[in-house]
Amino acid sequence: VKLFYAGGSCALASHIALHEAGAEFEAVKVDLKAGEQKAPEYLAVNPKGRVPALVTRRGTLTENPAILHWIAVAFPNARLAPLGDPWAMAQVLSFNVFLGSSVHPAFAHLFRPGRYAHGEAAAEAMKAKVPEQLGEYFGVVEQQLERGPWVHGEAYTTSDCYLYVFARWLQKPELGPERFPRVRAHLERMQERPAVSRALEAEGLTAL
Ligand SMILES: N[C@@H](CCC(=O)N[C@@H](CS)C(=O)NCC(=O)O)C(=O)O
Repeated sequence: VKLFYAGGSCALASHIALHEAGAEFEAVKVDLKAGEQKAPEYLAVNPKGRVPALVTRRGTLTENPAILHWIAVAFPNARLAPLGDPWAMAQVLSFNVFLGSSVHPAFAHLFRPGRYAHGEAAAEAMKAKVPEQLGEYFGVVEQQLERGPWVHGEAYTTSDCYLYVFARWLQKPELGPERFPRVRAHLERMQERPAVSRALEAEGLTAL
């Protein structure tokens, strides 16, 4: 298995999950700032020009929720999802798709406004709205964490790996992270896990 990632990007979720699973894998860095994701060599791996991409014996998998699902199912001993309980599995998927389809694009309006509109004025207008939109989304997450200690209660799942990425991104004063104390506590809980430390070290990141 080979994981294509960029330091601190959303691929960190899959990176953590692979460590949690005890998988043997190679991590290959893609330099997004240098534009390597748009180079023909990488587009041959993932025509979407994004990370993560996970190369397996069966082929290449993209999209965090799908990669996380595959890791959980392919490494059942790691118990990264409630395998065998269709309802609980769907809840894990539901949370992960929410992160991938709502939370992640909200941050993208801040980090990559050029993806959504042309011009500086449009970019500034979009950026200004981000804290409010994140407030709505992380409000839902904060409520979900009420049951704790993990996203789905007592059992640690891939949702925890994935939430960690966006909890890190949220830790900028201008985004108002203090509005979400349970998200902060979750981030700190995650940073006590050896798999998280290993993934952070491999990506050259520090705990926040
Ligand atoms: N829906 C994809 C999103 C992947 C994505 O947008 N990755 C970002 C890093 S967080 C990326 O590769 N950006 C490079 C670019 O936009 O050129 C997923 O969840 O895997």
